[in-house]
Amino acid sequence: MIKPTEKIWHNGRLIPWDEAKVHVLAHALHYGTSVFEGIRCYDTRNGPAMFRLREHVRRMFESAKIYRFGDIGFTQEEFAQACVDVSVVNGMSSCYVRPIVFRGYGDVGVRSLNNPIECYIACWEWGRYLGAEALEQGVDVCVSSWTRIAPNTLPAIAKVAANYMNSQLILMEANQHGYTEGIALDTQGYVSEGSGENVFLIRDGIIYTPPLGTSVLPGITRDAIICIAGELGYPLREQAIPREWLYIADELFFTGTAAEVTPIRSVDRIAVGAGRRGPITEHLQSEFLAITSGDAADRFGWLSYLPTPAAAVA
Ligand code: PPE
Repeated sequence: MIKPTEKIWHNGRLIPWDEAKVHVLAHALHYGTSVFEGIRCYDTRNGPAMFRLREHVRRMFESAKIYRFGDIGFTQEEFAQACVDVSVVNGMSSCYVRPIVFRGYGDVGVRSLNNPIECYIACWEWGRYLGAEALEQGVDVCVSSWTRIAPNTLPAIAKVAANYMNSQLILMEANQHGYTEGIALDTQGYVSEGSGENVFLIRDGIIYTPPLGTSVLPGITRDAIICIAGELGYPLREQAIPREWLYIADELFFTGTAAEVTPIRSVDRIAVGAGRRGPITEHLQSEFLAITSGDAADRFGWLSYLPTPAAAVA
C-alpha cells in the first residue's frame, strides 16, 4: 500500500493528503479523461534532483493539447516548479512524482469540453518497479495476446489514463500466467512495448528499439538510453522489430521512469542470450544509474536539483 505524505498540490495550493478527493461524477472517472506523468526524484550525491523534469512536464502539456484541454491555468514552468515544491514540502529526497490533470465534476456525458480542469501533483516513495532483484537478475516476460492500442484509436503519444486499460489487460494476463510483465505487439504484429515500459533489443552489437509509429509512448527514459548509447558509440536503430527477434536477441531490456533500465532474461520461457543481464545492457544501465545517482557528470543536463540544504555540493 502507498505510504501517504503530508501534502498534495491542487490547482496551485498545497492541501492535506486526505483532502485530495474528487466527486464520483468527475468526468475522468467515467471516461478516462486524464493526462498524467511519472517523474523520479533521485537522492543524488549532490542532493535531491528531479530527472528530466522539463521533458515530463512538456509531454503532459502535449497530452493535454491532443485531448483539447485548452489552457490548464499554469505554464509549463509553473507546473515544473510545483513538482519541485511538492517534493520539498513533503521532505522527500527520493520519490516518484505524479502530476495529473483531468476533467472534473460538472457536466455529464461523453462531451467533456465544459467540465473544469483539475490539476493535482502527489509524490510518494516508490522502490524497484519490477521487483528488488530485477535490475540485476532481469525479469521473465511473455508476448501478450492483447494487441497494443491502434494508432487510429487511442494516440499512444499521449500519456492518458484511458490507455492504461490496455496496459492493465497486458499486465494482468502476464501476471496470471506467472510472468513479471508482458510485451504487446502493435496492430501489424511488430513489437510495441510493455504495459508501462519501452523495449530495447540487442543483436550482433546493434541496439534496436521500436519507432514511435508502433504505438509506443515516447518514453523519456527511452530517449535517455538513445542519448547514452550514442555517447558510448553503440549503433542504434529505431525500426520495426519482428516478434521472433525477441526469441533470438542477444539482449533485451525495458526502460521507464519506474522500471529504469530492467533487463529481460526470458520471453515466453525462451532464454534471452545467456538468460541473464547482458554486457551492453549492463553498460547502458550502469551509465544511466551513474547519472541518476550523481556519480557521473550530468552532461546532458537532465537533473533539476531541489532547493534544500542537502543540495550543497558534496
Ligand atoms: N510506455 C508506457 C506505456 C509507459 O507507461 C511508460 C511509463 C513508458 C513507456 C516509459 O516512459 P518514461 O517513463 O517516460 O520513460 N510508465 C510509468 C508507469 C508507472 C505506473 O505503473 O504508473 C512510469 O514508468 O512512470
